[in-house]
Amino acid sequence: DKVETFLKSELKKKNALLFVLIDSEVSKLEASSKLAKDVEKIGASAILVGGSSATDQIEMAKVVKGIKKGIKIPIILFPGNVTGVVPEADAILFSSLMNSENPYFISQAQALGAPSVLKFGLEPLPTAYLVIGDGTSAWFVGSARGIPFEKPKIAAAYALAAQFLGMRFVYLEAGSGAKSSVTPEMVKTVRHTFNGFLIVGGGIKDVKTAQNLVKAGADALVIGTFLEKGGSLKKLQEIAKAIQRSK
Ligand code: 1GP
Repeated sequence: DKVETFLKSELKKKNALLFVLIDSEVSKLEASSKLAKDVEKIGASAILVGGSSATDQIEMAKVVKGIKKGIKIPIILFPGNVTGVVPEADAILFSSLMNSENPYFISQAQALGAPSVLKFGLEPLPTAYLVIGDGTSAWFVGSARGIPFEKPKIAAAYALAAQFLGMRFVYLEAGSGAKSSVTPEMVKTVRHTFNGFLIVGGGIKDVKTAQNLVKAGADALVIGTFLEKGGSLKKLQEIAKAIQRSK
């Protein structure tokens, strides 16, 4: 449980953590390794590799291997399917898309992927992946029945169920490139019932939004599209500083 322990120790020092998502199908190898090094410098605590549209396992394996050489922070796989399980990463968000309408994404993909997780020595981080809203790739690909943005109690009920099922991570996902992030109110309501590690992502691209999500109780924010679309590292650093502000 090296990575989980690391994340917890980071959380003792920082108010909240920044995870940067690298989609191996968007950013190619060289760009990815440079990006990973850069974001480590400005204080990211982990690199997530994956995404619901990343299906090229060979490319992903290359990206993970390439990134790993240059950084000390953990690489955590963020799989959208069994193709997201590749060697040489440190851990994996071993996720169940709890609000999917398709049992494949709740438990079957997990069963198909688990032997590889073991074989590759990846640390599984048991995660309830909850898709909020609709119209995004995660929503469509995962056949999710998106939890409405304005129904925080439903998200909290899922998070509580996740906790009762023994999951130590909850990921509130508005979807990559979402027009708006999950609301602080939803984060607050989930925080109230869920004791574990709370990850929030999708559509986060400014300091104010990030700060509000952290104030509401997020432990880690995931940022991907902002950088893919050429957002500056300077601005990302401002976001990192604002959310980490030492305890
Ligand atoms: C998507 O939550 C992550 O799975 C990150 O979202 O790409 O909108 O930053 P963005």
